[in-house]
Amino acid sequence: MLNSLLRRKSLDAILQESETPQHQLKRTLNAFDVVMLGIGAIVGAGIFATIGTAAAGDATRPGAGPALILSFVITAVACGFAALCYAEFAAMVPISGSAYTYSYATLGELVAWIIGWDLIIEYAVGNVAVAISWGNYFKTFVGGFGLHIPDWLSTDYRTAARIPGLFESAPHIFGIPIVFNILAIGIVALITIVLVVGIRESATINTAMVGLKLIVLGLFVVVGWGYMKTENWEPFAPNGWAGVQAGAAVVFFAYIGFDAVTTVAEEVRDPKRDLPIGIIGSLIICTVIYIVVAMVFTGIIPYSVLVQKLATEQAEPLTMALQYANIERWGNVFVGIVAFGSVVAHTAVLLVFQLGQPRIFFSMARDGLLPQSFARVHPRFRTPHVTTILTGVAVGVCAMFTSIDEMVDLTNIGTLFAFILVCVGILVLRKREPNRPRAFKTPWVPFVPVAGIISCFYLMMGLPWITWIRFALWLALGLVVYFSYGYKRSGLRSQT
Ligand code: ALA
Repeated sequence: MLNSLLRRKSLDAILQESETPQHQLKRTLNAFDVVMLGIGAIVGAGIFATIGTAAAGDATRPGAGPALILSFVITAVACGFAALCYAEFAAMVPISGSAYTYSYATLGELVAWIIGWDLIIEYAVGNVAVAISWGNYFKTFVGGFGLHIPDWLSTDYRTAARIPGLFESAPHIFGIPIVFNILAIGIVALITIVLVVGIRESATINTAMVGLKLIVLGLFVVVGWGYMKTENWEPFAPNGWAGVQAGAAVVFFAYIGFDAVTTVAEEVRDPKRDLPIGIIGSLIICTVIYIVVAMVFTGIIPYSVLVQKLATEQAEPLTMALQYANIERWGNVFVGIVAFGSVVAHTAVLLVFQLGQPRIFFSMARDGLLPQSFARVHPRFRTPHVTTILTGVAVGVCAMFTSIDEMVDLTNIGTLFAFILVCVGILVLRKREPNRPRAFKTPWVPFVPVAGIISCFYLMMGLPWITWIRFALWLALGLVVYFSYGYKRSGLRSQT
C-alpha cells in the first residue's frame, strides 16, 4: 500500500508525454509575455481589497495599521523563496500541471493528489474572493453614473449582518431577509460562458489589461501622494508585531499568481529561460508597486477611520481612501477611473484562474485520479467544457453567499501549503537526482527552500484558527475522495 501511495511519475515520462504531437501546444510566448501574464494574474483583489482588512484587522485578527508596508515586505520575502523554487521546477519540468505535476514526479502520488486538491483552493476559492471584490468595485463604478445597486443584491449574508439597516431594507420572504451577491455570480457566469465558447489566452489582450492596471495604480499613487500626512503613520504598528504578521498573512493574497504562469509552460518558446524570468520578474515588479501603494494608502486614511469604516461597510479600500482625501478638482473622476481599472484588473485575474483550474483538473483526470469526463473536450469549441462549467457553477454559487475575508483566508492557507510542498520538492529532487540538468538552479540550496518552508509556515500561523479548521476539513475530504476513487484508478496502478 505504501508503495502505491509513493508511486511517482518519472520526469522523463512526463516530458515525453508532453512532446507527443497530439499533446503539443503552440509555443508563442516570450519572456515579456510571461512577465505580463504574471502581473495579469497577480494584481487584483489583493491590492484593491484585502489591504483594507490587513491594515484595519477584523473580529478575528489584529490590524497591521501603517505597518502594512512591512507586511508587504515580509510576504514578498516569503514569496521570493518560493518563487526561486518554482523557477527551478518550471524550467526543469515545463509542463502545465504546475505544482501538481512537480510533486507527482518528486513526492509521489498521494502528495500530488493532496496538492491537486489543494490547488482547487488556490484557483477556485481564490476566484470566489476575486469575484466578490469585483462586485464591490463594479458597484462603486456604476454608482458614479448614478446607478445604485441595492446592498441586498450585492452583499453576502454575514457581511450584511454588520451593515446597519441592511436586513431591514431587504425584501423579506416569510419574514426572512433576502440577501445575496448577484454581481459576483453574474461576472463568474459571464466568464464561464466566454471560456466554454473558447477564448485563446491572448497575450496582447492581457498586456493591454496589465497596462491599464498599472496606469490606474500609478494614478492612485500620483493623485494620492499629495494627500498623504505623515502623522497618519503614527503609531506605525498599533497592534505590534501580531498585527504585522496577521497583515502579512492576509496580503499574501495579493501576491498569488506568479506561480500561475507555470500553467502556460507548454506555450512558452524558451521555457527554460523565460519561465524563471516571468516568475521572478513579475514578483519583483508587483512587490515594488504594492509597497508604494501601501505607503500612499496608509498615509491618506488614518488607521482609526479605516477601522471604523470597515466595521460597517463592504470594503473597497482604494476608492474609499480617495473619497476620504476629498480631492477638490476631478475627485469623482479619479474615483471612477480607479474603480474602472480595478474592475478590469479583477476580470483579468478571474480569467486566468478560471482558465487554470480546468487545466489542473484535466491533468489529474488524464492521470486517472479524477473521472475521465473531466478530461473531455467540447467537440465544437475544443475547450474542456465539463470542468469549466463545473468550476463556474461552484465558484459562482459560493461567491453569491460567502464573505470575501473568509475566502481570502482559505485561499491563502491552501496556497501557502502548496508553496511549502514545492520547496520540499526541490530538496527531495536535489538529493534524488542531483545530476539532472537544471536550466535554472535555485541558489543557496538548502537555505532557500528551507527558508521558504519556514516563512510560508510563519504566514500560515498568522491566519485565524477557523481557517485552519476549514483547511483541515477540506484536506480530509480530499483524502476520502482519493481513497474511494483515484487510488484504485490511477494510471500508474498497472505499472506498480
Ligand atoms: N493575486 C490575485 C489577486 O490579488 C489572486 O486578485
